[in-house]
Amino acid sequence: MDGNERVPRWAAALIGLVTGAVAVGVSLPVAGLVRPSAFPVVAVGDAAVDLAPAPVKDFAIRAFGENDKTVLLTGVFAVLTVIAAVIGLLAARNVRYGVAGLAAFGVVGLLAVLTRPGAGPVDVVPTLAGVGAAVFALFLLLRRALPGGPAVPAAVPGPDAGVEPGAGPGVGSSAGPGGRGEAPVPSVRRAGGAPRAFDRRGLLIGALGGVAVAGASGVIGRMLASGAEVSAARTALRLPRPAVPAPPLPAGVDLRIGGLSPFVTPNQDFYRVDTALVVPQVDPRNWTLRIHGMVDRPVELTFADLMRRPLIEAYITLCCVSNEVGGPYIGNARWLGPSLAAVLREAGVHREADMLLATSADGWTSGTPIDVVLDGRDALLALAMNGEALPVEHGFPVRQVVPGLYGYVSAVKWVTDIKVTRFDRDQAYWTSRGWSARGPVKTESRIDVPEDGARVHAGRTTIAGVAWAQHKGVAGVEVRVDAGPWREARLAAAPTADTWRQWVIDDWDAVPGRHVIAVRATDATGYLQTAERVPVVPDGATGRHTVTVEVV
Ligand SMILES: Nc1nc2c(c(=O)[nH]1)N[C@H]1C(S)=C(S)[C@@H](COP(=O)(O)O)O[C@H]1N2
Ligand SMILES: [Mo]
Repeated sequence: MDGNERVPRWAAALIGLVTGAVAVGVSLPVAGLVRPSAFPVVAVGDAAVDLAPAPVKDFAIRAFGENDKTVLLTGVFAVLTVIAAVIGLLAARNVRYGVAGLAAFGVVGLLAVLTRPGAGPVDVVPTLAGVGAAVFALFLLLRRALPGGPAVPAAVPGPDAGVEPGAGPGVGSSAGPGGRGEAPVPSVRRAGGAPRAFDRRGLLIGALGGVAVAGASGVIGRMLASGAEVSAARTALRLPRPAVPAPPLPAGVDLRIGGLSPFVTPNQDFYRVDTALVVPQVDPRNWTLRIHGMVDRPVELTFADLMRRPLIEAYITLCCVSNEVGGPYIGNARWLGPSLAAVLREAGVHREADMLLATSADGWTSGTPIDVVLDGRDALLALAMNGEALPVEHGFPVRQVVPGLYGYVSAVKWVTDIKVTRFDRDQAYWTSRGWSARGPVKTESRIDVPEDGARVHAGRTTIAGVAWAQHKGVAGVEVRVDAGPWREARLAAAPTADTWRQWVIDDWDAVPGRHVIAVRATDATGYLQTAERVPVVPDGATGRHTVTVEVV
C-alpha cells in the first residue's frame, strides 16, 4: 500500500471517473450490436421505472411524462459518477477494492439487464464488455499514475501477477509512453522497493486516452443505436391508399382561432407518453405481429401482410389517462391501418375471451376490452399518422389505436404480440400498478383561449377550447364566467364522434377585474361532465377546467 498513498485523491477520483466512462462507453456500441435495451445504464433506469415501490409510485406514475425520462437518466448518470469516483479512491488504496467495486457495479447492471422483458443470455455481453474494459483501464491508469515495476500489483497481496495486465497494450510503454519527449520522474522506474512517485503527467495522458476510447466508442454506439436504418426504412415507405378513406372534413371543423388547438394535431406537436427511456427502433422488414392465445387459428403477420390488407383511414382523438383536467396529453390525428377487429375475426376469437394483452417491442403491455374492439368502431393496427408512416416515437412501424379508450389500455406502440386472453387471467403494465383495468375515456373539456393567468383587454373577448367524448360525441359545451349563468358555446363541426370538437364564445364582454372562466361539456348520451374533482389515478381525472384572467 505504501507507494499508492502517493496517488493524490483528485487523481484517484479521476482514475475512477475515466474507468467509469470507459465502462459506459464500451458497453454502448456492444449493446448497439446485441440489443439496445441491453445497455446497462438504460436497463438500470428502466428497472427503476418498473420497480418503483409504493411511495415512489406516484412519482413513477408521473414518469408517464417525458421530462421525467431525462431526469431519471440524469439521476442514473449522477449516481454512476459518484460511484465511479469512489471506486477510483478505493482502487488507489488497494486495487482489489477497485476491482470489487467494478464487479459490484457489473452485477447491478447484469441484474437490471436480465430482468428486462424478453431478455436473453446474450444481453449480458454489453455489461461484461464494459466491466472488462473498465478493469483493464483501471490497471492501466494506476500503472501510469505510479510507474515502475510492481507499483500497482504490489498493492494486491497474493496472486496478483495473474491479474496484472502487464502484457496488455500500452502498459509496457509506460516506461516511455508513446512518443513522449521526456521521461517521467526517472527515479520511479526501478522496481524492487525504490520509491515510486506519482506521475501526474503520465496519468493525465492515460486519462486522456481513456476519455478518447470512451468517447469514440460512445459515438460509435450512438451511431449503431441511432436507428438510422429504421428511419431510412420509414422514409422509404410508400403508404397504400385507404380502402375506406376518412370522410372529408366538414367545413368549419377548425375555427382557426389563435391559441386554440388545431383540429388536427401536427405529428411534431403530438404529446408523447411511454415508459421507454430509449425509443425502440423496430425495422419493418423484421417486424411481425403474433396473434395467439384464445383463438382458433393463431397467426403471425408481417408488415407486408398488413400493408396488403384493406386500410381504414380515420380521425381519432387519443388521450392519456394521466392527463390532469386542462392538461396537454391529448391530440387528434388521421390514422391509417387495417381493422384490428377483422384480423381478430380471422384468427377466431373464443367466446370466453374478453381481453387483448398486447405487448410492445420493449415489453410494455396494454389490456384492451375485446367487446370494445369488436363493436364496429375504427379500432386500428395503425401504420400511419397524418399522412406519413408512424413517427418512430409514436410506435413505428405499427401501433394500436382504439377510439374511446385511454392510451394505456389501447394505444400500444411498437406492438409485436397480441395475446387473446381474459381480464381475470392476465394483467397489463399499468393495471398491475394500481390503474383500472378498463379505461373508457371520460367526457371532458378544456379552455385554450384565453390562457390561465392571461391579461386581457376589456371589451369583446373570445373564449375557445376543445371538448371530447370519444365514440359518444360532444353534444354541447357551456361556459360560465364567475358566478354568472352557463352560456351555450358554438360548436365547431366534427367528422365523427371519435374526435374532439372545438368550441367558441366570441362575444364575452370582459369588464375590468379578475375573472374565473369555467367550461363543461355534455356528450351525445346526455351525460353532463361532472364537477366532481377526482385525481388521474385510477381511471382518469374529472372536474371542470377553469382559467383565471385579469381584465384590464
Ligand atoms: N409501447 C408502449 N406503448 C404505449 C405506452 C408505453 O408506455 N409503451 N404508453 C401508452 C400511453 S399511457 C399512452 S397515453 C399512449 C400515448 O401515445 P403517444 O405517445 O403516441 O401520444 O401510448 C400508449 N402506448
Ligand atoms: Mo397514457
